[in-house]
Amino acid sequence: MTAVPIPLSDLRRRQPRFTGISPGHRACQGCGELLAARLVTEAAGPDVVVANATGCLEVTTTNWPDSAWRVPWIHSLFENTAAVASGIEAALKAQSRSSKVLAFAGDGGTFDIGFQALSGMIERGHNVLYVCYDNEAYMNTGVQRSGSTPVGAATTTSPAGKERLGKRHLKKDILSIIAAHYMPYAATATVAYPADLRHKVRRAIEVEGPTFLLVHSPCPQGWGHDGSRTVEVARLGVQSGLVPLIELERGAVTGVMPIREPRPVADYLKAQARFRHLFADSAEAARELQHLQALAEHNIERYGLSAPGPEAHDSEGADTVRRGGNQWA
Ligand SMILES: Cc1ncc(C[n+]2csc(CCOP(=O)(O)OP(=O)(O)O)c2C)c(N)n1
Ligand code: SF4
Ligand SMILES: [Mg+2]
Repeated sequence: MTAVPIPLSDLRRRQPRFTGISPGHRACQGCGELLAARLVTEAAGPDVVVANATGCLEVTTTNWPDSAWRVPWIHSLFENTAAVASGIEAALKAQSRSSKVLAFAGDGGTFDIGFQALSGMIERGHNVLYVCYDNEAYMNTGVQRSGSTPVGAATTTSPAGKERLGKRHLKKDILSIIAAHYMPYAATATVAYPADLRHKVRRAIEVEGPTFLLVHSPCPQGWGHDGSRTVEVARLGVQSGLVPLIELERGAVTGVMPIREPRPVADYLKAQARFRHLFADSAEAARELQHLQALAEHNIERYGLSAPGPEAHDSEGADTVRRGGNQWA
């Protein structure tokens, strides 16, 4: 039998132990964003070019004269990461080179400031995987609320006090907006399920065209939990229904991670100081808790997340990382 030759670029992408970010960066202990970026670059392999918006990921990995990056990497502004990535992709195409272009940005750089460039990149059909590291606030400048911050969360610009209980506005449903572009592939993922995350990155890399990945990435500093509990907090987000893990092809939902036993949203919220005020003994706090529970139940219903029985790839399945005990069991 004649062996089918594997293209060199594919061979490079299949390297199992490659990591695009080296240890020695300056992120906080237990930073979900850095863990997510490590998992994403591990799955994407070395044959990539990264355009990175400003934010914690960039600032903690590129303190001159050092760099933690092991792949070609370029700084971009908050507002134009997707435009920079589009330009790199066009240039590589003109040179007949096959390296995959990755665009990395936080939620501030994606939901709010860089959205126009992202929408244009998708609409023009650039062959770029755009990854949003979603820690639900502008963390690098001191925890300001973004369009991704959940309702009820306290940040420095949505404080909890007499006038209000944290953020008054709903988290923007970015995936529905992305879905409206009818692009080849988009998905949500989290650092709590690394195999699921890697699988989604590999799928996106294989697609010729624009792809989008939203990675829920807890921030111990801004969320107010111990760094050792990052993965556990992320798991509770999924298990409560507040963070649905789904896949979309051409705008339609084609895959979900089922939830075997939905946890009360309160379990997820209690683990984070940014929601502490919601457990005060007041009617307003109780109402806000009910509101968040209703949002989670809406997700479970909307995406059909309830598992009929144990499944290998449900939220209690094999693809789990358990660290830091389980004080909320
Ligand atoms: C146009 C512009 N406005 C503001 C800033 C200042 N700034 C730098 S990083 C950052 C926060 C980034 O938030 P996000 O995109 O969510 O990334 P995170 O730091 O949370 O990872 C801000 C406001 C900037 N660099 N450029
Ligand atoms: S502030 Fe949050 S996102 Fe930034 S490095 Fe620290 S843990 Fe990571
Ligand atoms: Mg952020």
